[in-house]
Amino acid sequence: MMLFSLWQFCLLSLLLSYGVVELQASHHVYSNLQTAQLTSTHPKANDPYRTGYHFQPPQNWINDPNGPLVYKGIYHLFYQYNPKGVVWGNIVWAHSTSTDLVNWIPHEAAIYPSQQSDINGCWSGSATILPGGTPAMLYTGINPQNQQVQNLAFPKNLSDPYLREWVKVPQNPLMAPTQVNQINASSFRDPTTAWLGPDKRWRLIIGSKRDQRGLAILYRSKDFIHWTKAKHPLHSTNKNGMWECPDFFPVSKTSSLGLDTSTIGPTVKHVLKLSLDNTRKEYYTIGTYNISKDIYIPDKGSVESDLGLRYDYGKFYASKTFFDSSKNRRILWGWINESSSVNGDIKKGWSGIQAIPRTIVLDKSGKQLVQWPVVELEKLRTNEVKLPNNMLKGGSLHEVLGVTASQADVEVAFEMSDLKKAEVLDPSWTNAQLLCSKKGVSVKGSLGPFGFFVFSSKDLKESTAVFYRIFKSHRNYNKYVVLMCSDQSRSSLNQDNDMTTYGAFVNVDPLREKLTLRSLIDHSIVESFGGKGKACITARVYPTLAVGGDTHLYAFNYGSENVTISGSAWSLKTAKIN
Ligand code: DQQ
Repeated sequence: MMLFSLWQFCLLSLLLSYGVVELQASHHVYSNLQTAQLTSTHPKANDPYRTGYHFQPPQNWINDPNGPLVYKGIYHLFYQYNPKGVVWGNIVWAHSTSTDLVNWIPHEAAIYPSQQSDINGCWSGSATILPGGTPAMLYTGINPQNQQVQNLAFPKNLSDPYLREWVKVPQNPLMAPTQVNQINASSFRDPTTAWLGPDKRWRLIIGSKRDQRGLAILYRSKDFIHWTKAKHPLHSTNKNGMWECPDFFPVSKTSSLGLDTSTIGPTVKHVLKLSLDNTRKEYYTIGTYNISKDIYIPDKGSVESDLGLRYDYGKFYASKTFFDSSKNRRILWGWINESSSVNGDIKKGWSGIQAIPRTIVLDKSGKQLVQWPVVELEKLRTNEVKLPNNMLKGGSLHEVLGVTASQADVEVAFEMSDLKKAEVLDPSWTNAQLLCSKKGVSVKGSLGPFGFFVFSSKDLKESTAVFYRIFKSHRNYNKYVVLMCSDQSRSSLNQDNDMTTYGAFVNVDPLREKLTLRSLIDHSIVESFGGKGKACITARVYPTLAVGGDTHLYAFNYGSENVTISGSAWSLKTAKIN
């Protein structure tokens, strides 16, 4: 024990003498697997889990979407990528482009370790379109001391719409932890898109923490090269740990069009999204940005905790939005991390995908955001199967025939004839995810569970259930609470997978509006949009029986009360991706 402590002491002194800090990136580090070369060719022709229309490279590990932008009519997606293995490591910015956000072509890595300020890694960052249209890319570099610093790169050739080559500015790093600024050198990363104030100064925030206080450190600059740290953060919250991949942007109170990141004014609210390293969950708040004081104040009740709002209540992390000036919309990208084991990833030869890009707008209530898959995805729809006003009797199950159940898009509305029969919500049931686990699909109720079994084997031995339950509020029996669940507990006979059940309350009044559900089903992912996009749940599943042509899709109602369903299901064509 003594010996060990002495050894530890020596190592620490050695590290300190070189000023090297511990590398912290929130991802598991499997040093032995980081450069494991894959033995067979990838993608494997018979891999049942590779997606047909979600973004993924042919092989290897991917994580955060980086610097999404549109330039000369071409969409660019950069992303964290390990060129050498299926676990996190050797991180570079891989790069693909698209003209429609559906089909993608790959390019060489755009940003990779090449100078002192990023020699140990090129981590996440964001694009800013400068006046005149030049994209500027700010990203976190890991220096030889493993400190996190912020760097800038510009396209080498602005007449290349594919922006294939990037040049790093000689002044890098532009922002770095020092003894004076007291920034935590292992928790200082992921610069946002910058915004320009009326005083002609640029601003951006960088994720950080002090002890367990999450911080959005604010910097300002007149020329985009020289950045000064502001005395106070844009926002901070006690006790929720490191804030990764912050995103800060305006949304319109009066229109569903997206806004450039520098927009301010009376018709605008601001959104701050944080990815919490401690829990791997993202939260967003809606609030007011006071530009004269340079602080952001979330609206009352808008909090970064389980009592607050999430873009997605399933797997969805390190997300980032960008303003699509070609179509005046704001688009959200998110990394969908794995539910398969590392061994499973080695077998597949890949890990991680990106969610379908979603347009994001402020709901009419002003109290939450609403998301919807980009409209371009609909061009993949084929072989529509209509579900015309069918009665789903209490206890019934109907197979949806005529669609490719492993690669489909389902969009329906449910109507209930008698809401009064809904069960009363126990006031202690405040956590939707726990409630969905407690009342999984096999627990029968009165109004619900009803919804879809996706990725089902014929005999339902394997199935993922996406469904609703409706409760009466215990405070007022004329008010209803809508619970949306994605129950993965029977999704696979292979118990190595994470089969956590997810849940969300959906802010819909079933007395006044139809309750809608859209699910994008793609081999090993189901992205579900409840209440026209008010609540989203994404799940990764790895069935063993319900694969390829053996996948079935069922509509069901296991509640005692009848429900009417109407809508359509489509097979989706395969997109050309990388
Ligand atoms: N992933 C990046 C970091 C970021 C984290 C490293 C979030 O920049 O904080 O790959 O997933």
